[in-house]
Amino acid sequence: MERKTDEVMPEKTWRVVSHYGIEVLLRSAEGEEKRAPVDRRASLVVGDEVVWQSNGLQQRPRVRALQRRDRRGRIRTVASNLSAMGVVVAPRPRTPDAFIDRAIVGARAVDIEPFFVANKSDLGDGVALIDHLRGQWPGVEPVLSVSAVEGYGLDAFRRWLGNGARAVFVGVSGVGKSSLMNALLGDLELAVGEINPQTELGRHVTTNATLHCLPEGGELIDTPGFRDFGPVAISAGDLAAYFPGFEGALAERCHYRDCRHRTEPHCSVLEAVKAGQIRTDRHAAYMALQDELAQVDRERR
Ligand SMILES: Nc1nc2c(ncn2[C@@H]2O[C@H](COP(=O)(O)OP(=O)(O)OP(=O)(O)O)[C@@H](O)[C@H]2O)c(=O)[nH]1
Ligand SMILES: [Mg+2]
Repeated sequence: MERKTDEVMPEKTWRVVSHYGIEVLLRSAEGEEKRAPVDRRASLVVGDEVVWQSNGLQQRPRVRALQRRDRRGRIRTVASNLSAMGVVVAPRPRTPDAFIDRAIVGARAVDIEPFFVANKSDLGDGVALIDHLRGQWPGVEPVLSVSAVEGYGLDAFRRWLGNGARAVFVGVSGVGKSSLMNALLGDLELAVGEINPQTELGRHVTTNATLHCLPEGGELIDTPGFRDFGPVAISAGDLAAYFPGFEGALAERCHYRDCRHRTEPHCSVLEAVKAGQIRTDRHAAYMALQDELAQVDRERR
């Protein structure tokens, strides 16, 4: 059928799949790729959708962007248009529990589903790590046990991602995020680096985020390792709704609607702590993070 001349062609949408500072790599839904120059100050991140217009690239509205506050208090957008966030951990280097709490809270606050990827299962202490994850964050599912080096668990990972998720990997340097991407994709050659044998810390090998499509379905974003995951746009009063482990207790109502779950009478969270359903160290971690957010709230005023 002949197209009417006044019919408006839908604009083609491109996704940012890599960002090189002065240039981005874009990919269309059909798999076509092209590079485009961008202003250094342009705020595009991997995962963003753009359209070409006569005056340059125009960004489509961004949803479900994962953000973090770095140690200098600057807000960083990790990636956007996400459905899931895989927290990659390993027996070595260890990941601080506070990092994991902050990552989970940051994701849940913008409707991104967190899950765990326990890498390096070939190292002897993989089982202890999984027990720790399940004990500390029982509501975070799935916990996928994998080994990038031995190929263990990769099929289960592909099956899980194949439901159409766009997931970002986050984790401290050296846990094997890029190694996992390489193992899952076969033809990828992302740089990986040995961890320091003395400190057991990674060497910050990956320097920019990149998005990759898996042949079995789903998309995965590799990111540079970072340790600071200060929550963004979550007030101290909202924290409990996102804090991992409080879900069951919050299903019961507290006496006060604006209960902060610290010392208030008839508080469902404190009752769950007393009954042993929430561990005291988890409640202490909640209060520490709440103090930090209250400080940010005060500075913002
Ligand atoms: N034993 C073992 N070592 C692994 C595994 N996966 C990765 N490694 C090693 O861990 C080290 C760090 O791997 P990378 O993939 O560079 O880690 P990364 O998380 O991408 O690190 P950054 O890019 O610095 O954030 C390398 O020496 C890898 O060979 C694994 O499954 N088992
Ligand atoms: Mg890497």
